[in-house]
Amino acid sequence: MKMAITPARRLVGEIHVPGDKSISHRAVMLGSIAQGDTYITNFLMSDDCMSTIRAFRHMGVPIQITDPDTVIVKGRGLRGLTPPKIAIDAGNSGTTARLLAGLLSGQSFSSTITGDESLRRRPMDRVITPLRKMGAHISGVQDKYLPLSIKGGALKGIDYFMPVASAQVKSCLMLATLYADSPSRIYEPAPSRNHTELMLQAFGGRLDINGNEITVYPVSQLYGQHVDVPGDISSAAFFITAGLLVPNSSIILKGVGLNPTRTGILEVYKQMCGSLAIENVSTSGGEKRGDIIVNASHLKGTVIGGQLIPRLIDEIPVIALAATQAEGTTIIKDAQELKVKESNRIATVVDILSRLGASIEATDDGMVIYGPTPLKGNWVDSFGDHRLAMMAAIAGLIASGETVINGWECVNISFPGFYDMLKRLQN
Ligand code: SPQ
Repeated sequence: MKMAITPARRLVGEIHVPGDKSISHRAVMLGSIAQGDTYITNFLMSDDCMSTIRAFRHMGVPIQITDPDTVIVKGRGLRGLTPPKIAIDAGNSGTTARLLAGLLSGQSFSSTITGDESLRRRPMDRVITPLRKMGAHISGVQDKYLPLSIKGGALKGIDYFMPVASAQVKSCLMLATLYADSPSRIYEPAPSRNHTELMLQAFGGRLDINGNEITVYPVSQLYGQHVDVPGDISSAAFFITAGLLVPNSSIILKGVGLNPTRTGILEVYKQMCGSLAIENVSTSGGEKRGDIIVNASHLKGTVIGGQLIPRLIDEIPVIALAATQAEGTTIIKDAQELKVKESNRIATVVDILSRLGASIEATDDGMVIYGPTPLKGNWVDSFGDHRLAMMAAIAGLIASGETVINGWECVNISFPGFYDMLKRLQN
């Protein structure tokens, strides 16, 4: 499907972006293995999160969708999942595949996890290696790719230094450890999103956190909770960027998740002289949220790297777009992880923004962007990557002429309703 975007004069209004994808996945997973019901409000009803719901339905968990964004998970208890009769299809969702690999390694049955063409190209050795150290019987294509075959069983805790900062690897090992006979100690090279830590504690799990070291303890039971999912800052990122770039814009984004492990983009935009303010801050289930007020701004180039990268990894495509309009050079470094996302986001971001007239170069660990450069509408491909399709749409608002995005449907992976929201701000 194609989408055509034309320039916007200004964007004004108040919006609620949909619920956080990472938190929605985790609420279904923990709810399924908890005792009692878990009520999830403001759940992200997107393709990726539906893959997680389907996976647990295949393992005997009754999951009801009661209104557009409320989900009730009838938890089966820690050892209550039943063997899936077919391979679990994680679709396009890396989070579903990698977290499930940990959880399934602790079950008393065998299972298979597969995914779509893009997910079958993404590395799974990052979870296979440590799960094997825990005693799991797990194998993949070339020991690296989906489908994964897992013969669940007895696990032991491990001490593990993660070679890359990855919330998915960390969460996979935490879920496996719930079923182990001893605790695991996991060390991260830099802090990655900590939603699993916060939610596991709310569900009755036991953790010790000491800087970048997490000790997770096996449990005998978890208990169902009410999880009210904050708005997804990774989805908000597109509107924050649009508000900064489209002249005379002023947007209020209500109830956006402000977990400090996710707010790198706000720090970067402030460093780039973006006009951003936060109001009405509150905390629920350990997750901070608040309203973000954005006004159009003249941005300045900056350097983004080091420990900041995991705190804004999914926002880099849209930050790169913002950098094309900033005065001076922006350098994004230490971001090799971009190469193993839904697409190689170093190559694909550079491809799309170059086609629109940006001055941008790929490097081995990121990109260099020279700004400001006027953008010119063109035909671009989404590469089946939702974050790129939405980045291209925001670029289309400030490019001259028409920007046509091929493969638009992938937006549903994380943000159904994105286009309607964008249109509403233009009226
Ligand atoms: O779930 P998936 O496909 O990996 O989604 C992405 C995204 O852009 O939506 C990455 F491509 O987000 C990841 C994120 O990059 C979601 C995630 C999580 O929920 O734990 C963690 C990050 O990945 P990683 O590799 O750092 O653990």
